[in-house]
Amino acid sequence: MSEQGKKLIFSGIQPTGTFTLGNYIGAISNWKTLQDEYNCIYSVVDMHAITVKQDPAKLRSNTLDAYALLLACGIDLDKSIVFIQSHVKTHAELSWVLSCTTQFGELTRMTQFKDKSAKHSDDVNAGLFTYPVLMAADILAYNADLVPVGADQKQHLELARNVAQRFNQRYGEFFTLPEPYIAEVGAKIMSLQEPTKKMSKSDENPNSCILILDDKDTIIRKFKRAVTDSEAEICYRDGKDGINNLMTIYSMVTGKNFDEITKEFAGRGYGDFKLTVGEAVAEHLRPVQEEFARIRADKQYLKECYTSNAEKALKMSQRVLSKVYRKIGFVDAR
Ligand code: ATP
Ligand code: LTN
Repeated sequence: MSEQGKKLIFSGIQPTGTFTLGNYIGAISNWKTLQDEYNCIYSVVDMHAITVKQDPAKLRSNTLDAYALLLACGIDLDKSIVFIQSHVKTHAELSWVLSCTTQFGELTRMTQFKDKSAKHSDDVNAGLFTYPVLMAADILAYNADLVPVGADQKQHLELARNVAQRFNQRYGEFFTLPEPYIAEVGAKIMSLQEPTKKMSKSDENPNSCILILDDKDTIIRKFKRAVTDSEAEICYRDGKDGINNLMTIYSMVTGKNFDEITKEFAGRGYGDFKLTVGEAVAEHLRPVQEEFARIRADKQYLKECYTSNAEKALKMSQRVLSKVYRKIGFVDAR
């Protein structure tokens, strides 16, 4: 709980490429809505990104892009704190402490580790394995109450709760147990090419995901190629993964519910539907893209934002870390 009695929210996003429509719908649009009711802290988690190989110059520009994109998507620095993870050293420090209350066995059960180590089999590094501990540190460094994420992060959040609980048992009640905040609709936007797999920014097939900086023609082309089924009925039903996904996307960008969408497209074909979804998405993203171009071009403004916000985050997390150090028996430095 924060000082003003409002609940505290923490979430993070990796600068591993331009955000996808999945990131936007599953995470960032909730981040934006939550700002009015909660104290929110959001981070561009560059330290998480290096658990898979990154080109240094690209990582630097992706990180600035990600920061500017969050602002362009409506994260408001008058309401929220937004910082770059590597600027706030307490995350790495707390991560070490928490790694000593995390069990090897529980890390081996993480499905993201299994997926990513299979995908990057030439570089199964220790950071990829301990990634969830750093994520727990991100959250616990602020004693966050709620963590808005897509469905794929649920397991990591359960681990964060277990680690916090174990710490509390060992050293006395201290950490708040963070709750996941996973929206009912849109928590898992699927790949346009393999609609049983989540849309991911690191997918090698560019047609599988809509990037939020894609231009209108690209967006429409990708939707036209989206994999659907051999029926001709636009309705939300088990087994119609491709259509269900397109309906979810259309619903999220227009505010229409599934019944309304089914009525709107009764008797119309998939081609027509895909084109309408593409146009609606492009229209929805247009203001975000314009705002991004404006913010990203102003390097001085960006720098002022991320430095001042990192200072705020450092101050808050340092208070937590100092208490943790005292609890575990480290001698005060001053
Ligand atoms: P990567 O492909 O590099 O693993 P990612 O696209 O999965 O990245 P992250 O930075 O790991 O994105 O995730 C940022 C946030 O977006 C997380 O809260 C995650 O749950 C959410 N998210 C990612 N993909 C989707 C998706 N397809 N649908 C809904 N939410 C998603
Ligand atoms: N692991 C998350 C990104 C992430 C995060 C966090 C999310 C890192 N630290 C703290 C919520 C809270 C991912 O891969 N999407």
